[in-house]
Parts: sequence; C-alpha cells; structure tokens
Amino acid sequence: MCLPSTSAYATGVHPLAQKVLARDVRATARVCRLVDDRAGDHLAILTDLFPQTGRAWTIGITGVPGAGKSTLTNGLIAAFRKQSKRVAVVAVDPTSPFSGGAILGDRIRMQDHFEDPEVFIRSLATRGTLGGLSRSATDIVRVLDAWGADVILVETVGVGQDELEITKTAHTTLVVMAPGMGDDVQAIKAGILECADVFAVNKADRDGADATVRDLELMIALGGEVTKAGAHSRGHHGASLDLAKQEVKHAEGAWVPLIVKTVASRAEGVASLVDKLEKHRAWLEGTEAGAARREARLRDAMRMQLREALLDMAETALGPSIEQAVLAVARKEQDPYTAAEGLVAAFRGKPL
Ligand SMILES: Nc1nc2c(ncn2[C@@H]2O[C@H](COP(=O)(O)OP(=O)(O)OP(=O)(O)O)[C@@H](O)[C@H]2O)c(=O)[nH]1
Ligand SMILES: [Mg+2]
Repeated sequence: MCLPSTSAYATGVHPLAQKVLARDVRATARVCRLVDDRAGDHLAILTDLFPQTGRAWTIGITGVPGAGKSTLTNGLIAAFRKQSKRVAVVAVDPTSPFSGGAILGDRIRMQDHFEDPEVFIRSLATRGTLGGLSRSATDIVRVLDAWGADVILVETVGVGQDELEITKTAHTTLVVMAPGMGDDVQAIKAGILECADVFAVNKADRDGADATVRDLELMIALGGEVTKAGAHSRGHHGASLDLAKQEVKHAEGAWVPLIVKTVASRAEGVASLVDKLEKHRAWLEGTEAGAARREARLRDAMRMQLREALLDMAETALGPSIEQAVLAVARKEQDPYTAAEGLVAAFRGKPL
C-alpha cells in the first residue's frame, strides 16, 4: 500500500481529518458524506477529529412544519456573520410526507449564504434506522465543529422522537412557532417544552401572534411553581390564570425559556432573538445550573451512543435470529418479552 508522505500521516492523523482541520471545505463535505453513509474510514476520521471539537456553539432549531425555521435560520446566519463568526448549518432531511421537498426550499431560503466560504450548509439524509438520524446529526456536528464553525445551526422538521433526540444534543434549543397553525402549542407540549430554551413566535406580522405569546407564557409559568392565591386552579383552569397577579417561581437558578416575536421574512426581531440565544449561552457557561445542564446533555449523548453501539453489535451478532423472533411474535408463537430476553441471552452468549 502506498501511504501519502505527509507529516499528518506520520503523526497518525487521517489525511481527511487533517484536511478538515485545515478548513478545507471540499474535504469537509466529503467527510460529511462518509459519515452520512457510515462508509470508508468514517470512524477513524471521527476519532481523529474528536480531540479538536468542543469549541462550537450548537443551536437546535425545531418547530412545526412551515413555521419559518429555514427563513429564520437564514436570518441567524446573517446575524452571526455580522459578528464575523463562522457558521455551519445542518438541515435535517425530513421524511414526513407533508414536508417532502423541503430541502430544495431550504436551499432557496438560505441561498444568500451559499457563496460565503465562512458558511457551510449541509443537508442530512435520513438513515431510516432507529436513532440513526440523531447519530448522524451528532457526528456531522462534530465534523463541522472541527472544521472551525463558531456556531452550528441544526434545523429539524417537526417535533417527533428523532427531532427530540437531535434537539437534546444541541446546547441551545430554539422552538419556532407561528400563529394560526392550529393547536401548535398543544402539539409542542409533549416533550418539547423541556427542551425549549428560546421560543420564536414567527410570522408576527399575522394576527394571533400575541395570543401565541400569551399561551406560551402561560405554559412556561405552569412549568414553574405558581404561588399566591389561585395556585390551586393550576392544571384545571390554567387558561384563566391571570399571570400579572401571579408570582411564578422556577427552581433556583433554573433557565426560564424566553420568548421573542419575529418576522423572519423581513429579518425583524432577529437581533433580539440572537440576544436571547446568547443569554442562554451565558447561562450555560456561567452558572452552576448551566453546568449541570451541560453535564446532563453529555450523559444523554453518551447513553444514545451506547444504545446505538449496542444495537449495532446485537444486529451484527444476531443476524437473522432477530427476524425469526419478529415472525414468532407475529404468529403469536412467542410473546415479545420472552423473544427479546431470548435475543439478549443469545447475544450475551456470543463473543463481541
Ligand atoms: N408572513 C410571513 N411569512 C413568513 C415569515 N417567515 C417565513 N415565512 C414564509 O413561510 C413559509 C415557510 O417558511 P420556511 O422558512 O420554509 O418554514 P420552515 O419551518 O423551515 O418549513 P419546513 O422546513 O418545511 O418545516 C415560506 O413561504 C416563508 O416565506 C414571516 O415572518 N411572516
Ligand atoms: Mg425548513
């Protein structure tokens, strides 16, 4: 085998990893593709890049389809570029039937920045396997971190399980809402509230933005402890709570989500949004509660990595017996609990 005689190789760093660290955009795109396909030397490259990561600030952007996430992302890119920051964007390719073709749309909405060498925009294909999307997203974020991005914006579509997983890996999570999109507040209640650090109520040029802001304020307030008279109505007549008269107490030092109204299509409110996102970053980096949050997220990420590594190993080791177990359960020859236990027992009996 003919090895390239670069000093990089002599020190054991993969040549492609070396190029990413040298901020070579083409090589970075190539590494992203390898990671996406889990092909070639992608693990060796990721391993070499890892020590050079941890500098970038990752912002997860999620929310109901059509709320204006991509338009807002475009505005955020411009705002961060004004601060001379290098920006990377990961647009997670949606698989849901109602948002097909969004990648093309995203490209159009972010095209202002396609010529800028300090902006790296990457669409992420779905892998279709459990957790595969969040794993790819995490890995690609690491590549872009190593490339030298100061800020990485990760746009996901929808608020499903995959998106929640991805959101959990971001430092700061922005949830984009828009008025008049039905039960959007209801829709995001399941799970996303714990993840949301900042809410953007976009399309504030439309009717109903203030009502959405009030709904969110109420929801955030109910997430804390409502004190004073009237607290007993919590949960039952929550919507009738007069927040002005309530004292809402959140846990000491805890982050209370901030809300900002924006009109992304006119870049209005973007400066204020950046300000609020930066407040969250300052909280993360400067407070004990923030440090605890960062640690919790690292723990989550480790668990995710472990779960997926175990699943990968089990699938490789067990091969067709998984499918046999599925068939046995489908035919009611076996219950899923015993089947899963049997698979685990078989896996443990095999050498790794
Ligand atoms: N009136 C109004 N329209 C907006 C605003 N922001 C975005 N839009 C429009 O809303 C539509 C959807 O915007 P996108 O940025 O693609 O929304 P998205 O959330 O990224 O959509 P998906 O990626 O498909 O989920 C586009 O036609 C935008 O031009 C706004 O502040 N006001
Ligand atoms: Mg979009």
